[in-house]
Amino acid sequence: MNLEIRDTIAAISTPYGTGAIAVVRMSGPQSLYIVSKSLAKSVKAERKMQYRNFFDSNGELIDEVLITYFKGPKSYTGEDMIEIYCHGGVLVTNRILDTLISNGARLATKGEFTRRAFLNGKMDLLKAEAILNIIEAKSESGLKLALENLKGKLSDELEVLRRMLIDVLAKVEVSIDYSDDVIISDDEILSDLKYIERFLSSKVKYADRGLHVSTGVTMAIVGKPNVGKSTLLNKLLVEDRAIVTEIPGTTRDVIKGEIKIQGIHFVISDTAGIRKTHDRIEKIGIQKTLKEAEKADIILFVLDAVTGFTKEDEYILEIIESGNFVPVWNKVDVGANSVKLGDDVHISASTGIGMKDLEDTIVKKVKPLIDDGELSHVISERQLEYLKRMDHYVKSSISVLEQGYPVDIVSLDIRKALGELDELSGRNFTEDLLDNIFSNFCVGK
Ligand SMILES: Nc1nc2c(ncn2[C@@H]2O[C@H](COP(=O)(O)OP(=O)(O)OP(=O)(O)O)[C@@H](O)[C@H]2O)c(=O)[nH]1
Ligand SMILES: [Mg+2]
Repeated sequence: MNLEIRDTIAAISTPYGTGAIAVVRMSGPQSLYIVSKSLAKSVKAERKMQYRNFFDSNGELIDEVLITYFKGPKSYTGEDMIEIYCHGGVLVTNRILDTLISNGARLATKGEFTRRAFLNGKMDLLKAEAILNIIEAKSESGLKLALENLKGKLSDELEVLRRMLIDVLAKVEVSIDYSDDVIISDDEILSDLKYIERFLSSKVKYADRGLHVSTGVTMAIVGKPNVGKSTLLNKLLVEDRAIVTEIPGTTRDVIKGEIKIQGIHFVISDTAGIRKTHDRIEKIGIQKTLKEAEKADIILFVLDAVTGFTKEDEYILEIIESGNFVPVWNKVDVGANSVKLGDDVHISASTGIGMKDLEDTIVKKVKPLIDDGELSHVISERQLEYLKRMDHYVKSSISVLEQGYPVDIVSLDIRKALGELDELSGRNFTEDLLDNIFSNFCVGK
């Protein structure tokens, strides 16, 4: 998307619906001029709330509003901005926005205010992402990490990394240019690179934790048909979300819900029962189940206490064995069995027997994912991907050097690592990258 930064954008910044007040925002060089068309008296004073009547293009009164003018660069976007606080009715708010647009503003795209803030140098990409994380935070600790990133925590850490990479690159270049004088030994370069690699590896290692805390722990409910997976989902959510019937193969699609168990945020998915089938739709559902199980941080492997461990269960166990799973024997209100597969839990999803025990076991299984050791400020998949690529290049530079290759090959890898870092922080960016990040924002942010 090629967005013209010279034009003036407008959007409703508060959620759609009825509220006491709503906020309409405008950013760009024409902001003051456009809003003035709707006012009997302009709003020249900066950063001061001013009471005004707001008129449409025909001079008809729309609402009594408060308006603040932020003159660029001292504004969120770095441009001239207007914020209008009106009565929070859907109609009123839309009429104000429509008037701004008919007077020359353009409707902002998702996240365009923050995108402009980034393009105008008000924040780097990591801080822009932190804003999204703050809006979407699901837990106290996720919110705390995001706020710290907004204050520059991750940006600062990556700046340290950038300095280290530039230093070692300088040493490499010197040793290429002055190889006869041997000012800097390969050993010194190697030791620097190893230090950087340890730094990066620990960031990558702890990143998963940051992601879990920020976006929630993923939990898949998996098992053969009719064991009570959907009943269990409904019980956990305390809501009739998924259809439950006595017909095997009821659930076809992945059904998601979110809950907190003992303060930990979970994203749960109920899935289609796994079995051999000729039904096309069910087959697709089972493919989705397998994907969901692969992605999940924890799997609830639901089994039927009445039928005991069957061949179908054995087949599923082989698929999930290497993952983090809890065997959950369901329907204990009508049956029992003595098979043990691990940390087994015995429940009745329909009556609620054993649910507390299940929750305790789940929490025990996921605790190590979220609160052992250091929390990383890497809180998006994007950030993690870049760190992994940098880690790869630094590792490669170390192995190149250790194998005795000339030092100029090392310089290539370090430059690549630096390139990744610059894209991560937004020092280098493409329109596609920005589209990708800001499409996750809401309009008006
Ligand atoms: N007695 C008893 N019946 C249960 C229990 N849990 C579920 N059921 C019954 O088992 C049947 C299947 O339940 P579902 O929750 O639809 O099972 P499912 O695993 O989601 O099945 P699919 O979606 O077909 O894979 C229904 O008739 C439920 O009422 C339980 O704890 N005790
Ligand atoms: Mg089901």
